[in-house]
Amino acid sequence: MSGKLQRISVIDSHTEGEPTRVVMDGVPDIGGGTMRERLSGFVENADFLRAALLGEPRGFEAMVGALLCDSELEECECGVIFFNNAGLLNHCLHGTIGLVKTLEFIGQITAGEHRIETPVGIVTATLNPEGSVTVANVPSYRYRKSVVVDVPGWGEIMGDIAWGGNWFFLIDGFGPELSYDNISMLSDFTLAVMDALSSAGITGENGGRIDHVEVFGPPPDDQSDSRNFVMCPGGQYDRSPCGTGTSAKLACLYDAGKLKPGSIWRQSSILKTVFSGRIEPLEGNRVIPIVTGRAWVNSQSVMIMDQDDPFAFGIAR
Ligand code: PYC
Repeated sequence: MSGKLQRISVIDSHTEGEPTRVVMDGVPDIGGGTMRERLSGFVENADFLRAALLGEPRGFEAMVGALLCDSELEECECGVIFFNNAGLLNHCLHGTIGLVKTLEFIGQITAGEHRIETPVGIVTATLNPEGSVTVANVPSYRYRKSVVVDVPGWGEIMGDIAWGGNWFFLIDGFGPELSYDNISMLSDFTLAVMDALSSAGITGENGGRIDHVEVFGPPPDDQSDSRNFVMCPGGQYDRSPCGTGTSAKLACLYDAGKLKPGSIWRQSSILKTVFSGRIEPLEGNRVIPIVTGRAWVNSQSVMIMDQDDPFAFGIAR
């Protein structure tokens, strides 16, 4: 071997098809404070992880990274900062499920309730005895309903804007048919919607960027109530039903009077994998979404950055 080597340990999993790469150690100091406060330290000192760990030649663009952190909050098992090919994510629920299974894999936790600090708040994750994970998410709500945006090449598209830990534009009844064969067309459509929202200055509350677009269609079978296709920032679609997207959907259904406390909503992904969800009502139209899914650890590795390797930190785009 040549040159100076930097090593970073990771554990990979997938949650209902969507990959998560948890960064265990080997990362520069990003400072202390809340997870929200540490985001600037991540951008300054650890942003290279995105290309190095998620990009080629080591990773692939659909991977979501999760930097495991200590939390300064007494009640929290740990903290986590999520990132993808395009930048930092506010939150990621499939990644939270993957993180919980990773902590179980390394022997840090067993079945039961565990609080995890994310940049948008504390979530309570329950590792269930049979292996699934249930996450009580951050408060979620529908912000605006029936918003119309003119999408070049697609015409006027109507959707709701909702918060589920990320900002979503939720579309039902417009766009290509939801089938696996249509992924390329669904990607074009949802990316065009995202661009059109941004050009029209349509945002979440307080100017929050809508960086996820979610399209709904009929369930593919009797295992779910609906199928979705979710486009994430960075141009990759979610292989899982998207946990923050399912949370946004649950909030919209509740606000529309279509989901009562105690009822279960089963959300299928484009791959036909399913998250099941329910809500606990808060004040007004806010809810705590409670989402259950499965994840499997599928790799544990040490990434090696050799200073003589021209692509040690990924192939710059
Ligand atoms: O499951 O919340 C989620 C998520 C966000 C982006 C990718 N997955």
